[in-house]
Amino acid sequence: MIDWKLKETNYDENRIAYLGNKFLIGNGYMGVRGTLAEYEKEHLPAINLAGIYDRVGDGWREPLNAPNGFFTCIVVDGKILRLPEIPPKNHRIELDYRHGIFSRSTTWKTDRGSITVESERFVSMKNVHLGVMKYKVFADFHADVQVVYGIDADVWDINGPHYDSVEFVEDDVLGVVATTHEKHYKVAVSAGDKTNFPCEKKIGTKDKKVLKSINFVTDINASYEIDRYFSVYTSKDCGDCLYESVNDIDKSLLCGYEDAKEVHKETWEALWKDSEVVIEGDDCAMEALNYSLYHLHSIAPRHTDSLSIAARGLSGQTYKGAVFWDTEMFMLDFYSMTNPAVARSLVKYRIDSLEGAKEKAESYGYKGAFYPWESQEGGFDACSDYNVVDVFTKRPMRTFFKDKQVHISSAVVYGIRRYVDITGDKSILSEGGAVTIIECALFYYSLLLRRAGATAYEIHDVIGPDEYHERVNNNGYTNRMAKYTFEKALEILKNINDLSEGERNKINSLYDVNKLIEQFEDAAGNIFIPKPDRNGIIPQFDGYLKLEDTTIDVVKSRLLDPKEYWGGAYGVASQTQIIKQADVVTLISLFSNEIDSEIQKKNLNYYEPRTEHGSSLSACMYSLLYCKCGIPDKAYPFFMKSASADIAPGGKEWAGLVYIGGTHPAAAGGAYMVAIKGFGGLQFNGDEISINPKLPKGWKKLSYKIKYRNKIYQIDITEEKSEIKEIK
Ligand code: IFM
Repeated sequence: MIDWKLKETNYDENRIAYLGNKFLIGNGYMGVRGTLAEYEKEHLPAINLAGIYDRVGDGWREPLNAPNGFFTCIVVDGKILRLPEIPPKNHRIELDYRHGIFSRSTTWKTDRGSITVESERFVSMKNVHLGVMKYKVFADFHADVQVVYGIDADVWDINGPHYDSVEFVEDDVLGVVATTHEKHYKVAVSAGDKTNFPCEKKIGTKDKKVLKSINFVTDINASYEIDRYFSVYTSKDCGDCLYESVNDIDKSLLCGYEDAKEVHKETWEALWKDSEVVIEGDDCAMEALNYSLYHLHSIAPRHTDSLSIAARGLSGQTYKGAVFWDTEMFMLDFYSMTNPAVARSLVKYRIDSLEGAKEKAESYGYKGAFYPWESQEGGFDACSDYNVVDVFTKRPMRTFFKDKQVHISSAVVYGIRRYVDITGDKSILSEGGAVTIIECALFYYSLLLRRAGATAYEIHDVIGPDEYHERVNNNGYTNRMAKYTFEKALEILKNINDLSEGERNKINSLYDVNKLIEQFEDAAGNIFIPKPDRNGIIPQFDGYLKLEDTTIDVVKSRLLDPKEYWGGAYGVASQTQIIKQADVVTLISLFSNEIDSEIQKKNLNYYEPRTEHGSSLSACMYSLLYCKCGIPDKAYPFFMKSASADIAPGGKEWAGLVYIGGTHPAAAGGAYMVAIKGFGGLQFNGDEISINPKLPKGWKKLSYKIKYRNKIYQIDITEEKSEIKEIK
């Protein structure tokens, strides 16, 4: 059995950034990095907000970090005791990932005795604007203590500072109202507190912090407690965000710490009731998987009906807080099967950003909807032309992710269809989903090329999931997903009567439906899909199999600098068959029913040694395909790699001086897919579900619930028997 707790003892300054991700708490509205309450910006604390961005000058546009309402530090006998400056006698941090509660206990030895700070904190799952912390101090001597706490508006930014002006409220409920540079958004944070002992509170503003300070002399081993609450609202949430945040604090002070914690825990329990995955016989796998699901719950936008999830969740500003194909292709299954309202919000975000995608297509001279590779508010593409800095010349290198990863629009279509198929909620199609699918098909239609005299359509000059090979022709994954998009658009157009009258009228007024049917049938029927060569290998793109066939080690040995970029024009992988992440394997994984099982195995065996797995998205696709091929024991290490992306060290943290670390929700979602669909063998067929399990060695039982088309099923799989029970 697992205890749902991660613990770290011993303090190591070099692990601050890593632990900030690993011990993250969040509620979909905000994510609070697992840093300590006394940390200031050089130690990367962040209260990262979902779906609100700012840009300063030529820097990358990135999500906002709110002023830190958890800031607290302690002064003992006139000396500030804080990490990392003052080494502790004992130190422990813990994450209860069943309930999203972070706690720490640190003891310092002073000349006069030992003093301990213990704190516990969470961001409420019930009221997503609210952060709550209990901060306790006790000593084995009569310590002269000052606790200083409040709101730190000197936030950590990668491409900031984002607040042009900051106003402070020096009142019993402290306040900060910060105004952003680009769009003049307001971010208001209020903070209130209650102590379990009488004390006088001094209030003041210093170093961009509005603070209270209290002084007391400790009785030996008596516990001095401060319950702290902060609330954050932005002008995207409401008209008067300061008023709303103060209101929250007033209510919280009345309700108290224990009640707030109880409600928060109950809300988490309700989430686990429908989503916990039990693996008997393998605690490591059960822990890694459920910890992954913890992250998916912590970043799920439950507070709105149209918002998606950034590639690094709510762990900070890396990857510009942007939404990639990660959401639809890797995370959406989890939400569709456990929390359909969240899945709907993810899908709705894409539908609501259709105009941005159409503008992007038009700017390149294409028709339809070309979705942003890195999507922010309103479908703004945050992907820059220069995403990598050349380590030798220090000059920005032109990359083509934004221009050429055209497979993103098919991911949007996949997301809409997958959501509808799993939840049975067709209403989304009449709320813009149908038009979105058609616009994506129009985009691919405008990309099609045909050589003189040929019948097949081709798509040239793209980047597939393997980002190392840029500007290739006929990437198999891209072409097959374009075909899929045509097929899904045809389903819409041929069943137009299934849509609401409003959506039907809209489609009839926007398009010549019969002409579109003819065009998309032609496109779907004639688009070139690469076939296996005589050895059974599907070429990733035109000419791929003629590239130098070498090994990852050889390619690595050619690096002149460990930070060199492997792809692009001069990358060490570009002229070789070494790829960054699953590409053909993703194609086969998605369309395995069209590909002979021997061919599937041959391609797995061929591509696996040639894949660097340089992206956390890669391992789960290999794992899924190994399961489909009936080789669960080969799937297992890839599953564990995916499930452990955030629990185990080893992910990339820095690129030169730029911090690129963060959590990996796509890997988390991928691990879920492997457990449920891969090892669990879950399949849908119309209204029916079935399972064809292939458990890895050591797994005695796999149990989980899923929601499918308004029903809830309990699935229990053991070596002896498998059972699907409808429970609602
Ligand atoms: O979407 C991925 C991409 O496939 C590989 N690089 C990182 C992106 C964000 O996770």
